[in-house]
Amino acid sequence: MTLGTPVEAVMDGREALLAVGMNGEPLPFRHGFPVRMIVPGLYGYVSACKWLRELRLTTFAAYDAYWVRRSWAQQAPVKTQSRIDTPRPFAEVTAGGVAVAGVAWALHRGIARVEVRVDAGPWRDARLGTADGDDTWRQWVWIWEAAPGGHTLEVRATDRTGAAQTGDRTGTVPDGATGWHAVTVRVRG
Ligand SMILES: Nc1nc2c(c(=O)[nH]1)N[C@H]1C(S)=C(S)[C@@H](COP(=O)(O)O)O[C@H]1N2
Ligand SMILES: [Mo]
Repeated sequence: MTLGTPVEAVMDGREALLAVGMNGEPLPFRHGFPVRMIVPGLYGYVSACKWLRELRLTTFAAYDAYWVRRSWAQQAPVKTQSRIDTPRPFAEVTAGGVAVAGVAWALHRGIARVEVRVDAGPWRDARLGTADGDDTWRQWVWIWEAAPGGHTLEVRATDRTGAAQTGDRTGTVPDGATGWHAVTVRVRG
């Protein structure tokens, strides 16, 4: 396994780590014991080598990256994304105030805004949780006055550069999926 990380990302002052612990304990084996890399803002296959053995200063052209040979982009910053964690897909909820909530991330840029809409109606601002910095996920919540019937909830995030998460849907290859997360639920009267 080889993976390539841009030197600029490691050196620009963000909290790039060689991690030996997690949650106050030695790094679990499946997360890379005894030592792994973690560079905020880049997908795992360009930044998070587990069971680290060797670091080599080279160029993107001059090394053989496992996933790049398998159609993935050579460099891949994490895209601005958001997701609905509650209610769950196809959940049954009771009419009235329903907390719609989840997380959003725009690693190293920061989340400026999260919006939710119901049945492709107007976007409504969600309330954001406290930011723990720009390199962590941001919790959000929006209270929905749910009317009986079937409804589809969608979420989108905007990062602090002003760029909104695109609604265009793409798959994960070559450099991360895009699109808005949607959850369909049933509201009991
Ligand atoms: N040695 C090694 N490191 C690796 C990988 C791998 O296959 N081998 N996968 C990478 C990818 S794509 C991800 S998403 C993370 C997943 O590990 P985590 O859940 O501990 O972050 O490990 C990264 N580091
Ligand atoms: Mo990954």
